[in-house]
Amino acid sequence: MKRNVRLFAVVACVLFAFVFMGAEKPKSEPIQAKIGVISIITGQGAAYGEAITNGIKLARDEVNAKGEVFVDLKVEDSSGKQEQALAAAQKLINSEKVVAIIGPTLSNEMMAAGPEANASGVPIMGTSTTAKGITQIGKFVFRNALPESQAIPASAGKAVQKYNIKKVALLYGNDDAFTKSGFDTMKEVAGKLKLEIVTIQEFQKGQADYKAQLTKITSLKPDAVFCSALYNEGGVILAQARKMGLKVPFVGGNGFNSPKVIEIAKDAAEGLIVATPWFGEKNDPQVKAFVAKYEKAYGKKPDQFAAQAYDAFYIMTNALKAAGTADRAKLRDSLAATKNFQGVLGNFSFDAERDVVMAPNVLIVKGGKFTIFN
Ligand code: 1QQ
Repeated sequence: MKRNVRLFAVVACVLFAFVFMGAEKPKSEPIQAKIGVISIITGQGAAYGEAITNGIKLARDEVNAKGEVFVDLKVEDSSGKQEQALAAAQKLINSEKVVAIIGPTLSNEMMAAGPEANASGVPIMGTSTTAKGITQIGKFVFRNALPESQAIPASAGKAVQKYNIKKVALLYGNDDAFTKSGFDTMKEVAGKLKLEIVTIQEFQKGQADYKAQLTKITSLKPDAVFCSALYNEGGVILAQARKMGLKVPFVGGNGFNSPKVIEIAKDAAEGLIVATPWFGEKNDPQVKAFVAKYEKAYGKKPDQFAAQAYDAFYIMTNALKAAGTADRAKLRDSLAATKNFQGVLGNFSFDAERDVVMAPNVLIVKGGKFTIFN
């Protein structure tokens, strides 16, 4: 009994000291920062941009409520176009004088906006830019999206092992930095896996009819199709392929990781295989809390793009806190030093080239949703 009383007294003292010290500490003013966002708000690819902007805004509200950093967000629409992404970057850098930029959405756009931000000494971080060469633009350019060079070996490797694939057809968009880079990786991976490439077919953004490409592919009887496309084209390709009787597995890159593909292709999306660090049904309290908050705010589940953007905002504002001030060069250095950030995508660090190293999940579309492919 006596022992319990003593223990109680000690605990009470510690608690009192804790509360008292907390009250004593002067509350410092939050770091004020203006951050620019370049996203696809209108046009092709707007579902990627919507998820990204939603993820960023949710994180912004949470961070601003905590009181250590106060972020004023300036969102610009790029419409998925290089010229518009560049104009948005110039406006954010020169007129808005932002401390950093999150975005743009497409690698294609980053190829225009990245060099501008880099030359101006403004940190820019893509949350979904997965082509080769993004962070090599310069030392102010970052990304927290898993590159195709890590996603494709995982998804294709798993598919080949599961389905005993020997012959593949490659199909890709030849007018976009991401779809071209994804294709390069697919070709490399096919070589490494000793697969026979029976044909390589190309298409363009906005194409509506893929009959010529799909007829050729079907006639050569591949065991699988590796397809590098954004969701607008990818969804239509899947729908037309299945309709023509091409039932073999499709392996897609990051562009296919959107629920929009399932919305467009419907049943034809079944069996699509992708790789991503995001899985919304993970039994992880942080993931569950994020999914619940996102659903409450927007009435739908977050996808990979929302999750990446949400984490990116935290990575950026944690780096601001570490820098202690909203200074572009100091922020660049503290961003580059990010190690072991624990986000909804898992553990995250930048490598020496400001690029990502993460372990992806391989997912397959089953019953109208992305599920773990074991
Ligand atoms: C890129 C991509 C796209 C799928 C982003 C939406 O990965 O352009 O790099």
